[in-house]
This record gives sequence, C-alpha cells and structure tokens, in this order.
Amino acid sequence: MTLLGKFITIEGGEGVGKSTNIACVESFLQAQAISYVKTREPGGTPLAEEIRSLLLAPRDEKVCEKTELLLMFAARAQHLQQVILPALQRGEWVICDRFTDATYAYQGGGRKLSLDTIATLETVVQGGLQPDLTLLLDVDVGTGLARLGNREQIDRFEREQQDFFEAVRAMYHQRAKQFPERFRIVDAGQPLEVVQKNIIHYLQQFIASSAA
Ligand code: Z5A
Repeated sequence: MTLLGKFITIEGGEGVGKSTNIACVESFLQAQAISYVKTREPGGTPLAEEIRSLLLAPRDEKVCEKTELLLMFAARAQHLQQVILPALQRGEWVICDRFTDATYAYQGGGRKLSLDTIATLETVVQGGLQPDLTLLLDVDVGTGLARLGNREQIDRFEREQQDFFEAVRAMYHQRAKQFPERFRIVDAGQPLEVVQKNIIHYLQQFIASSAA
C-alpha cells in the first residue's frame, strides 16, 4: 500500500494547548495549499467517537486498565481503516490530535500497563504505520492543570492526580528520546505566539526535509 500523504500527530499532557495550536497548524497548511484531514483520538469516526464517549465519561464502576487499553485500540483500528489510511492513500496530510504515543504515555506511563503489551497491540492494529512527524507540546504539570482550572466539565482522565500526569509526561519524554527522528518537542509554557512560531519552524523544517 502506497501512502502519499504525511501523517502528523500532536501530543502532550493536560492543558498543553493541543486544540489551540492545531488551529495554527491548519492555517499554516492552508497557506501552503496542502490538503489535509484534521482528526482526533480517541475518535474520528462515528463508531470511534462512541468509544471516546465511553472512555471519557466519569462513572462509578472502575474501568479496568486493560479495558481502557483495548477500547483505545478498538477506536484506533476503526479510525485507521475509515479515515487515516484512505486520506494518506489519496495523498492528503493527516493532522491527528493524539495517536499511539498517547497510549504509551497514559496507559503505559499513567496506568503502568506493560509497554510490551501496548507494542503488541500497536503491531496488530497499525502494522508498521508510524507518524512522520510528532509535535510534542510540553509544559510542567502544574501549569497545564492550572490552564484547565476553569472548565465546567471534567472528564474521567482529568480527574486523575498529579503523580499520574507526571508519569504521563515522563513517558512522553521517554518516547521523544526513543524516536528523535520524528519527535519535535515544543516548550508550551511560553507565550502562545512563541509556541506557534516554534511549531511553524518545525513544520517548515519538515517540509524542507521531505522535499530533499
Ligand atoms: N487518551 C489516552 O488515555 N490514551 C490514548 O491513546 C489517547 C487518548 C489517544 C482525551 O484526549 C483523553 O484521552 C486524554 C488522554 C486520553 N486525557 N484527558 N483529558 P483529548 O486530547 O481530547 O483531551 P485533552 O488533553 O483534555 O485535550 P484538550 O481538552 O483539547 O486540551 P488541550 O488541547 O491540551 O488544551 P487547549 O484547550 O488548547 O488549551 C487549554 C487552555 O490553555 C486554553 O484556555 C488555552 O487558551 C490555554 N493555552 C494554550 N496555550 C497557552 C499558552 N501558550 N499560554 C497560555 N495559555 C495557553
């Protein structure tokens, strides 16, 4: 299967500003006349969005860690087949708000599930597919949580404690170290205009290296 498009993922912990900065990525691609699909995980198709609702809803019943992991990959399998792979085959770029690095960070780092188990599911669901570029927005946990302070609705993940989010952040750093060729870390603690300038710099660098 030939994938003509580029697969860009945006990652980071709570309150790093993914949603805010994806808008900046979109403006940049539009200015470059690059056709793209913007999507998110968990979610991105009607069925996967239903799985997302199941995953994020606060509930009295404890959600088993393995249940959570399998639901993430179930949503991803659907999303890949219905949205991501077709777009890449058509030559469009895919801008995805979180992907499998989030599973390593949240289910591996946060929930302490085996990284080998995650890797096995990753191979089953996505074969060898990996993002071409991953922008990791990074900010200290306290600042990120403070930014979410005024939200009216708090989802099941946002109810976790500081040590969970510290473990998530540490695993993101571990992933970035393991895959330096595709990860670019953006200091998301800076003023928004500086963050966006850095994002655009990395996108320009990526386009230049893809063309070379
Ligand atoms: N999850 C998982 O566990 N495993 C997986 O495999 C996957 C996901 C794929 C839903 O994801 C949950 O699913 C997520 C992990 C789990 N956990 N939670 N919660 P999500 O991405 O939809 O949820 P989220 O992380 O809460 O994303 P969000 O709500 O879109 O937040 P955000 O994108 O990081 O932040 P934002 O809304 O763009 O910005 C937050 C505020 O900060 C806002 O007021 C901005 O104006 C402000 N902001 C942003 N940047 C700045 C700067 N630079 N300075 C000052 N203020 C700023």
